[in-house]
Amino acid sequence: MKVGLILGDQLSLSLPTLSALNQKCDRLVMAEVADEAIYVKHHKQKIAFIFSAMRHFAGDLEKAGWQVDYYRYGEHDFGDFTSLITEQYADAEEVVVTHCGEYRLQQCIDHDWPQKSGVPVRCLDDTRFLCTPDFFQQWASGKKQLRMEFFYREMRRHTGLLMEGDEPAGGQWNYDSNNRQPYKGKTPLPPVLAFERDAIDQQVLSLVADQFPDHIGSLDDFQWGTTREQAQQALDHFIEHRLPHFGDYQDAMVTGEDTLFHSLLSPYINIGLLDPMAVCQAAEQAYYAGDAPLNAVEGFIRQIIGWREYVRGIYWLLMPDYAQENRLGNTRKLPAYYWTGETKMHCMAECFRNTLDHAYAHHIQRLMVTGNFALLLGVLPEAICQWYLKVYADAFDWVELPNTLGMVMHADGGYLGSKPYAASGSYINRMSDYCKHCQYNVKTSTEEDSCPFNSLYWHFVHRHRQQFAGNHRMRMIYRNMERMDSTKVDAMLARAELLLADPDAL
Ligand code: FAD
Ligand code: DLZ
Ligand code: SF4
Repeated sequence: MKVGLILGDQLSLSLPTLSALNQKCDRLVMAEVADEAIYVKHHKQKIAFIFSAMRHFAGDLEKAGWQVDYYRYGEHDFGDFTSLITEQYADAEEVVVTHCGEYRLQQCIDHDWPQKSGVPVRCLDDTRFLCTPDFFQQWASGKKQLRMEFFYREMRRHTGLLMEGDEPAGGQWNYDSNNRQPYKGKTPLPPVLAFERDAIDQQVLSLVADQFPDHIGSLDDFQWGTTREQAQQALDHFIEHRLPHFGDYQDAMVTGEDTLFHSLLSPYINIGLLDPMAVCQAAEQAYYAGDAPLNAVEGFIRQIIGWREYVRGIYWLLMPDYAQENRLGNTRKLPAYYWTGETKMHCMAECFRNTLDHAYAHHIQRLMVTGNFALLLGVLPEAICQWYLKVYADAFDWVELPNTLGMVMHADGGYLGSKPYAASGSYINRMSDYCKHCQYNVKTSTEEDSCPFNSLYWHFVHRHRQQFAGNHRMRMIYRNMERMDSTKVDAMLARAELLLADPDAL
């Protein structure tokens, strides 16, 4: 008998593990294990989402004729997969698994599983991605710096998405310049999609409340779908109600509106309940049917076949050294409000509220608010990477790490992105209504009530002059700083020093 081990983010009927096995004589194994739930203390909703989706998927597999050994959390003694295989499946002919999404666990698959259990382990390539690690390696080979835009064009050609012959639909590859509008309330917000909770969801929610009480976040407003059907409903809902305005308001932020026109699809795609190509095809179809404009559809498809595949390529190309990078030499710890949500900075408090309540924040909240602030403070990359890995339902190392370490913290020296996304409060003010509701004044930098982002931004620019002054995309910023009144610069830097001495007080 062969055994196929299916991990919590491998919930796809197209999984290579399934094609490699025979329903009649082989068994599938799925397990909720302590090591995976607590190696970082994931948000309660993330654990509930994964466990419930795993249980539903096991049911789908059984309906399809598979024999599944399912190990529920708290009902078995196996703390990790290695002990499970060693103690339960030592007489199996072979353990089959699809390549996993974390370097840490892949090391166990490659080494601990076969060595400790004595059972041969066959690891299959994960075909649910559109770009193989080999293709990415070839594309990246010889390049000093990588640029997502050029990779993305390759992926457009490779998939044929939004291609008209050899040309991009509409004549342009990228419509991002149309996608930077603040939201002023003219376009009605999309309706909310709510899912009914079945017995499996209820059981898992009380299990998580009981077993993980000290993990971050609340379970009170758990809104994630946990079945393949619900994931499909979420996709249909997005295409009909959100996609048409996705592009226009992609970068917007509004107090109390946590999702705007974003898709909320990343958790489903990442655990395998939705196929990335099928998601893109649904969006493409909406464009050709005249139901969504090109700036929205191109922008959305770019996130999936561009950014998503690009960060995965970087992860497998550069791990394990990538996780250790800290080229800006940061050392600061993460302020306590990243855990409690309690800060006077309204923009940050809004992003934390969304994160704690829903295990979700959209890209601009992650990049330009909580991420930007960690960059300006100079937080140790490892500390902020761990935070993002813990708090979001969609967070898996392969996607979280390059986004945080590379895109946000610029800790890889600019391999992933050509310039840091550092910004002052005026960016947040332009793209949101947050500053109107804030105790701090976004228009000033040196007063006691001045927006902390402002002085910290110039402090960041000043302290990293050596790294960035030669970067052509930063030249204008340094020129502006040189033109500023030196007394003002000194006052801003002094104010920033005060803030840096006690960031927890903000
Ligand atoms: P939408 O805005 O609707 O975007 C559509 C889809 O595009 C997403 O569902 C996702 O699959 C994909 N996508 C968009 N941007 C990215 C990106 N930069 N990298 C990879 N895929 C992308 N995304 C994760 O899936 N998991 C993570 O752990 C994660 N960590 C992040 C950490 C930081 C610091 C930052 C700045 C971004 C991170 N992202 C991560 C990317 C992005 O923020 C989320 O994919 C997005 O917010 C998910 O919400 P959505 O489905 O509503 O996205
Ligand atoms: C994130 C997670 C959690 C919380 N729990 C489990 C689990 O109990 N069983 C499981 O198979 N997978 C879990 N996962 C996902 C893994 O930690 C890991 O991130 C992925 O499988 C990597 O591909
Ligand atoms: Fe955030 Fe500054 Fe605006 Fe307050 S004033 S919401 S701290 S950007």
